[in-house]
Amino acid sequence: MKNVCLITHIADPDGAFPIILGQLVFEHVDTFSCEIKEVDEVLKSVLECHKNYDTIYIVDLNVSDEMANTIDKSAIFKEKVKVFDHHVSREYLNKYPFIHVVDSKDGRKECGTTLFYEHLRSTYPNAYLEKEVLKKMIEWVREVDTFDFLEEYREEALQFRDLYTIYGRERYIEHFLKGIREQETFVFTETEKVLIEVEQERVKRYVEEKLEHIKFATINGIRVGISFAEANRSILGHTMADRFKDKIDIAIVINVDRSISYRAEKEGVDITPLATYYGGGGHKHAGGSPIPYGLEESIVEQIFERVKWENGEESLHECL
Ligand SMILES: [Mn+2]
Repeated sequence: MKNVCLITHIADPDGAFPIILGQLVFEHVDTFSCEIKEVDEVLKSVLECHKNYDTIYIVDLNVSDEMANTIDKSAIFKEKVKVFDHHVSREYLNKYPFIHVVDSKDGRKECGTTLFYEHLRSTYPNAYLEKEVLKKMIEWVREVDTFDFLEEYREEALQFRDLYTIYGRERYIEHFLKGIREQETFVFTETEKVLIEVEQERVKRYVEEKLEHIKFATINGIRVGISFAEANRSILGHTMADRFKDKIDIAIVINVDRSISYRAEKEGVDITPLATYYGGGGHKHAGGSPIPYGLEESIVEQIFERVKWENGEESLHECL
């Protein structure tokens, strides 16, 4: 059976679900979770041990043009690496045969999970992949990730999304992997229903609190609202863009630890030029860019005097 490596991210269910799919299909999957800015580096070290793997998947993330070019020049790498991504700002990478960036198909928005699912389904037919319980979960992940809701699923899709926060990534993967293997249909348990209600109330409070402290500005003439938040950034951004639609065009949420999110709601507004200018990308109404190198240090230096930094970078990981 194949040995597979899967590189994806920790941000949301669209990064977690490919791991579930990989485990349903393959006997052995090594997973690496990273931020978009780390993909090249992680892939580089995975390629150093490429003999361990038959296929190296990258899902819901992408490589740089430079990295893609390196892969393209090697017959072995080109055969092993497969990228499934749905971020329009990376569509230009489709010039490489091993990169598949699809934003939508037949008027339906795609996400990393749906693209990877269709690939697995057609390449490695497997009874689990045909189960209704799995198909429903994948649809919910897609809707929440793309905001392309079918009205009949909307509420359940959002509740299912909340279970990701409630369970935490590891338990979510473990729990639903088991559920897909053992169950035919999906039902929210009574405990889950209560937990979801509590979680939704908590998120609502968090978002309202953040909305009270927005900074309004223009960036290169674009009217923006800026908030600092570490959690629930997508819903915060969408709510901000919607509530202040007369005042701003783009909602920006900064997580100093991780990345910057951009959200828009209005027709005719496209966040990708701004996100791309700052080294990121995404879709028309949702995207992100990395935190500038050294930001945390400069914040500390703004607050404190005579700061002396200790060096010592750790390597990301070693060959398994
Ligand atoms: Mn996604």
